[in-house]
Amino acid sequence: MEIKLGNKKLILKIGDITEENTDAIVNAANPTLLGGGGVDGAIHRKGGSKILEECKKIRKEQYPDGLPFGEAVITTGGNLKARYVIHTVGPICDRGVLDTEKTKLLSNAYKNSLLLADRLHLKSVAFPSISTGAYRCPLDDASKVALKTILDLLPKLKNVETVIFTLFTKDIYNVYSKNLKELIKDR
Ligand code: AR6
Repeated sequence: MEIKLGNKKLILKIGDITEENTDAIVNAANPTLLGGGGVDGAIHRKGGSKILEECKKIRKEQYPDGLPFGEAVITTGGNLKARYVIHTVGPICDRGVLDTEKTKLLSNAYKNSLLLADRLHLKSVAFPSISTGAYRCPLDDASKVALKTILDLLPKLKNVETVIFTLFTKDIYNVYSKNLKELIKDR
């Protein structure tokens, strides 16, 4: 599914984000920035050791206590098709609930990733469905936050033209496309 927002584009697709050839792909990381499972593990495996080296440097120089929830940093894409990886950390939904505070952190993860891409003059960015795997946030609510944040911010940006949600399964894609249709109906 693809929608136009003025001269900008928002695309939903099913796929493996490590195969995207956008300027940047976004990693659903954890505060250590040292890798993990899920999409994080896949990105580090395919992207190679350069990404981890830069993550370690960022930890040492900028974030000795770890990357705070909702913040974003950028590294090389290493061996990936994407030139850069933007690492962000979404909230952990312990009891499977996306409360007000976690909604804000999730929105910030998308917002800060996209603002960083825009500051670096990147044109295309691919996102996974942040916090809806190991971090257990409810997919329906989290997808609405993700989509709303991008719909609000993308038209205001100078450089980013295309945002893609690269969703891992058909089920995840179906939830996102249902909610995107709802959200654009109200606009
Ligand atoms: N391409 C696109 N989406 C993917 C891929 C892929 N290759 N692999 C998994 N997903 P998760 P989180 C989807 O758990 O919930 C890690 O251990 C997956 O189906 O990767 O933010 C980190 O180190 C789900 O829809 O991220 C953290 O500790 C979505 O990506 C923690 O998990 C997010 O699932 C972060 O948890």
